[in-house]
Amino acid sequence: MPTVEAQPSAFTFAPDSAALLVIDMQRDFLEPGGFGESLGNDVTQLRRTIAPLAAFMTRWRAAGLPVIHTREGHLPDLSDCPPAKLARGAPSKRIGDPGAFGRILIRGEHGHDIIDELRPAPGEAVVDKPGKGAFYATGLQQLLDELGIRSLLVAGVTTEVCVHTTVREANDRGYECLVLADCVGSYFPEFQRVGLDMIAAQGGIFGWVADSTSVHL
Ligand code: TIU
Repeated sequence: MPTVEAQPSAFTFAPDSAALLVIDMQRDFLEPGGFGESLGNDVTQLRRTIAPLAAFMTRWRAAGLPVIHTREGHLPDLSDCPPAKLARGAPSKRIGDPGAFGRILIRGEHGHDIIDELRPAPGEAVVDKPGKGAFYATGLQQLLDELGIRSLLVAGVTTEVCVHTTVREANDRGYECLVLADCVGSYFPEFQRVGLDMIAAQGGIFGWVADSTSVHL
């Protein structure tokens, strides 16, 4: 069983019950002109995760291990988007409004899809989620049960929003989560640092943290 040198302690996982969970590596969050930028964010802060995550995904797939991708977004009629979420952000740059890559965060639009560099391989699961957490109003729990997954290696964006929400949800459901520090990104450097510290604090209150290069398969 691989053991990873991690914070706050070593993280051991059984490959036959582990999955790589890649959160929301979508054009709307990572490309200039998308939803993330419309919220006033600097998308360059997220792009440093692409190369390490692509390298880790290659190694993970080569070991025959499952990758699960998520995408945050909504139905074209916005019926699954709470009004309070819809009202957030600058007028004309809200969810469902026309953006540089189609309607912002709407399923089926170019901007909603995963960036080319991290395109899902054939057969890999893609979980569409209306919220920040990947368990809320999705089939993720059932999928993990079917695959017999107990350990999650977590990557994606953003560290303190969808990654954190998902790790907290997973932790409450009994999954052991290792957050890959070099493969998660925040628009805010201080949130990146504190977000990772919060995972591993108090003896690993939400999980473990390590760079992807510390995972030897
Ligand atoms: N705004 C922000 O930091 N994140 C999101 O809106 N969604 C995700 O984190 N995926």
